Amino acid sequence: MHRTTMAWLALGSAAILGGCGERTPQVPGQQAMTTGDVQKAALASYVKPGDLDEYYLFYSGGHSGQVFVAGVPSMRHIATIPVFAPYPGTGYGFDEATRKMLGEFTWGDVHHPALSKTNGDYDGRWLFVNDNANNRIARIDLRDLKTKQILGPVPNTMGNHGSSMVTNNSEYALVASRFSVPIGEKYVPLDQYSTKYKGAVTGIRIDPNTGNMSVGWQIMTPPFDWDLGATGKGPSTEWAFWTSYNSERATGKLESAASQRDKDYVAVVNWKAAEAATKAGKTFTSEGIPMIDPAKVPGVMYLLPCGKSPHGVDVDPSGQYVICSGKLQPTSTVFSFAKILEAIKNKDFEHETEDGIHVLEYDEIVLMEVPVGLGPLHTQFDGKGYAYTSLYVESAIAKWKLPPYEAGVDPKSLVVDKMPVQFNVGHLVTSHGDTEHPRGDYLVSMNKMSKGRHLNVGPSIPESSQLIEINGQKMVMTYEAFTEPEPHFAQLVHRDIIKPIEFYPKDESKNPNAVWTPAGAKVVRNAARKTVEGKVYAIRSYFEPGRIEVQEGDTVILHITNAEQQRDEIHGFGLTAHNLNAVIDPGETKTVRFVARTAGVFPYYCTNFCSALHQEMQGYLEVVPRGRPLLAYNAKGEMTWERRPTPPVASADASHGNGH
Ligand code: RUQ
Ligand code: CUA
Repeated sequence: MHRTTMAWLALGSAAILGGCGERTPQVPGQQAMTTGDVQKAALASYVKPGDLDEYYLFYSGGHSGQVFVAGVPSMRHIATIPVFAPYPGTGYGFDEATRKMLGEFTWGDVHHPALSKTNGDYDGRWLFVNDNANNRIARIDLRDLKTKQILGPVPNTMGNHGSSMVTNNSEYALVASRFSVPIGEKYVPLDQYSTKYKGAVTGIRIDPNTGNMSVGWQIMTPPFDWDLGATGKGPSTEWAFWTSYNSERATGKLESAASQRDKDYVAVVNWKAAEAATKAGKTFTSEGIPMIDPAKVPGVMYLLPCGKSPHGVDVDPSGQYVICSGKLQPTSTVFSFAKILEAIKNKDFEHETEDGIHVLEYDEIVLMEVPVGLGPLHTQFDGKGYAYTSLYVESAIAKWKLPPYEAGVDPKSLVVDKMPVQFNVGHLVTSHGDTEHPRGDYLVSMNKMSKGRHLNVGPSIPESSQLIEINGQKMVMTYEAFTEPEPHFAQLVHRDIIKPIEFYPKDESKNPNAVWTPAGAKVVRNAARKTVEGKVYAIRSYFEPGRIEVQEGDTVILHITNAEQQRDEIHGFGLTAHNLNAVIDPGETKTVRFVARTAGVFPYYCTNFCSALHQEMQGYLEVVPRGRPLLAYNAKGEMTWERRPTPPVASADASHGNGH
């Protein structure tokens, strides 16, 4: 292992395990608080029952494939939004629409959620999240907090890590590949990695009205491992930035081989220029995608050197400064965007890579190397002139001053505060931290280890998230919460920005299979095709029909409408012994499909507690053995049964009571 790496890792574990250094307090989390401080902190995070939190925290669930929603400052978990993995709690992945959306995959690795923006501020419309594992990107609609689209796998891209970075007016969600693969050929032996393997930066176009994503263009890059990205703001709006590691182009023993060089690169990409080059046809095609070779299209991509294996890159709220942190170097480097433009204009290039990409002269563009501490990863902002950088090795958050700086300023003096966290912080997020107008009140530290700061739950323990107030000069830790694996990044957005609906209005339903009265329910069997298709009506507290007859071997398609028009009146459709649970929100219609393989009688029932008569909300699927006649169908193949009368007003059901 590289000497310096070793030293830092050793230092880090001493601080973590020993817990006796100056910086890490003996009893983790107790930052020498007086009783008064403790009371203040308790009140600061206390949201009394019935009161609302001020912020939504949308945080990635890592390899659980989900997104979690919590309230801030209480840190209470409010909801789970399944994205890349089935989730029976909301029936996600069981109905046809979501099953198709998931495709062959039953997991994903969510790293970086990004809210849609208008004029550089969160607009509360969509949340985009990446899948590092299967090269996909998903869109969650914030109208109902549900996943509406999964795009991908994105061609020519392996390991969609540097994503999803949303531009200032949500023109694009930008994506960069973590792993490089041969481009133009399916297979090239790994020993030709440094020349034949390529990475890619992808512009995923976002439809301004619907949010629908499509692949716009790609830029072919050298085979570096692109890590984290950031989009520009203000003067840098048309640009985006990605850190890389492994500019050594190594393929084995990366833990040392990829840390040989003193500096790796940050990609500086002009996405507007990439868009224009695509329109002008300056592309070649790979896997059906127009691809730009930046060596042949000047102005699209440059590289700037940044200290040792940089991880995070972030753009300050003014868009003037690009901050990049080398995880194997105890500084955060501040680049001036104006100087980057100058250097490009003046052709101040240090050299050109063997792939023909210009590397900017470091000294021409760097403003400051701020000695923030050990293992700096990610940076967020408060909108009051300060940056906050997570220190993985040191297990702390550093608060430091952004430019402008006075000439000759002591870099050490720029670090104005430090807060120990428990432990090994990865990402951190501040309120509206990725916008041009951060709110500067809260910061959440997302720590990779919690090392037993909770009731013992065995060897696999949750991650910890710590809430820190950043209103004053000094940071104050007020609360600690725990989550399922594994939060990476998050978005912290004021509750006024998010305006979800309460139910799906009947008038807006466009589903041709929706039924709004018991009279509308219908089951038809096509004997020749051995298919039964039904429209099922669900309301407190029954399914119509309450009995469905099919033949063994039939394919069964059921469209189930929850006819409620009241918030929280949810019905489930669980079919025993068939691995099936649809959960249907008020006013929603969902389609399920299965093959009735086994003869027998299989009860179906409502899986979501909906009323005092919820238990009674059940029915029977009769699967008649092959060769035995079906009894419920008329000559036209329509199932007949004794229907319930149409209720006068669905929601005026006295049985609701306190059944919830
Ligand atoms: S990464 S802990 Cu996947 Cu966002 Cu930095
Ligand atoms: Cu419907 Cu329980």
